[in-house]
Amino acid sequence: MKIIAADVIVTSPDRNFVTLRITTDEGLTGLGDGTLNGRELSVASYLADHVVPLLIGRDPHRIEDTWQFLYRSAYWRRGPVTMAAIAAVDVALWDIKAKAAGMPLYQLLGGASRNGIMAYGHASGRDLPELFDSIRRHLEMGYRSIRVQTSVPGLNAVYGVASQPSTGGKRYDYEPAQRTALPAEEDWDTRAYLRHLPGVFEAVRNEFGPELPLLHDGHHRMTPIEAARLGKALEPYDLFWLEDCTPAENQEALRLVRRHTTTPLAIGEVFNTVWDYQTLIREQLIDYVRSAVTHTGGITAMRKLLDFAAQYQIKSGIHGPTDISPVGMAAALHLDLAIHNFGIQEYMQHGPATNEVFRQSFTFTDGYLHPGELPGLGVELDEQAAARFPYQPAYLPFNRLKDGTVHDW
Ligand code: CS2
Ligand code: MG
Repeated sequence: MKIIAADVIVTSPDRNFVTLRITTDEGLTGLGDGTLNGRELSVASYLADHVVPLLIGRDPHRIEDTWQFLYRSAYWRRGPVTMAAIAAVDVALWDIKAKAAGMPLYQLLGGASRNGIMAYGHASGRDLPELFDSIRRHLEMGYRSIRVQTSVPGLNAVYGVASQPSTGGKRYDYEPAQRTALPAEEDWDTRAYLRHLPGVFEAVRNEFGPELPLLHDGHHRMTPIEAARLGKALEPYDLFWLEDCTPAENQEALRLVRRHTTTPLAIGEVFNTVWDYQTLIREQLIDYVRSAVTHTGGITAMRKLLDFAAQYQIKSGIHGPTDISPVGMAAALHLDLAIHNFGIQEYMQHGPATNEVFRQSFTFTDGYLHPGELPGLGVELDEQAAARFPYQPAYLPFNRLKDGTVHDW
C-alpha cells in the first residue's frame, strides 16, 4: 500500500481545527488532529509546506519508521508545532492500519482493559449558587466526576468560568480562545485566589457530599510554595487531583510541592515529549500524566510515555478540552480503553457545528466514554460541511498582575 495524498483541512465550526487526511492507493483514508489553540496555522503550514511532500509514496503501515523519520529528519526536535504535526500524521496512520485490519483501533492497541472510560466535565460559577447549578447540570448530563472552577472576588475574569463577561455570559461550557484580533487581557491575584478557593471546596463538599470525585485546574498560576500551600489547604476536601499547580518547565519545582502536600497532582497538557516528564515521573512528583495525543506526537509517542509512567504507578489523565478535535478525542479514547494505567479522561463536549463537520461514533453513557466498534478511529470528516466554516483568527487570553506584570494565564 502507498500514500497517494495528504490533505490539510482547516475549518472553524465552533472553533478552529486543523485536520490531516491521508489517502492510500487502496482507497483507505486516515484522519489526524493537529490543532494547536491560538496557533493553528503554524501547524497547518508545517504539515502542508514541509511534511506532506515527505509522505507521498510512503508505506502507511510503517508507523514507527515514519514517526522516527519525521522526528529525526527535521533536525529541529520537540516543541508544540512539530509534535502536533507529527501527531496528526501518526494518528492518521493508526486510523488507516486499524481500518485495513478491519477493527477498532483499541483492538489493535491490545484490546479493552475496561468496559468504559471515566470522564470528567467542567463545572464553573461566578458564585456558589451558580457553581452548584453548573455541577447539578453536569450530573444530569451523566458526568460522575466534576472539575470545579470559580470566579475570585476582586478579579474581572478567571480561567475556566463559563458565564463571565469575556465569554458573553451565555455558554455553559468554557471556551478559552476568543475570535478577536488580539489576545484579551485578564487580571490575576494569587493571594486572593488562595484565600477564596478552599472555602469553595468546603461548600461543594457540604452540598454534594464526600464521594463525588472533584478536580481543579490551577492553570500554571502559582509559585511552588503557593502551590504547596493550596494543595495542603485542599487536603480536607479530598480532591481527585490539583492540575498544573505551578509552571513545570523546571520539573524540580514539584519537589517542594510534594514535600508539603498529599493532594494528587496532574501535569502535562503543555508538554510535548516524554523528556518533559523525566524528573516528574522518575521522582514520583506527579500522579497523572495530562498530555494530549494531539500535542505529544500521537499514539506512538503517548503509548511509550504512558508505559514509562506505568512503571511508577502514575496514571493517565488525558487532556480533552474542545480545542482537541473529535479526531484527537477519539484517538485518546482508543488509548484510554487499551492501556492498563488509565486514570480519568477530560471530556468537554463539542458544539453542534463541530459535530456536523466531524461524524463521531464514540459514546458517553452514564459517566463513561467508549470509542465505539467501527474500524479505525470511528470519526469521519464531512469536507463540504468543513468548507462552510473558514478559519477565523482567535487568541487565548493573557494575564497581568495588579502592577502590570505579565503572568501565566
Ligand atoms: C485547560 C484547557 O482543559 C484544561 O485543562 O487547561 O482548557 C486549556 O486552557 C486549553 O486547552 C488551552 O487551549
Ligand atoms: Mg488544564
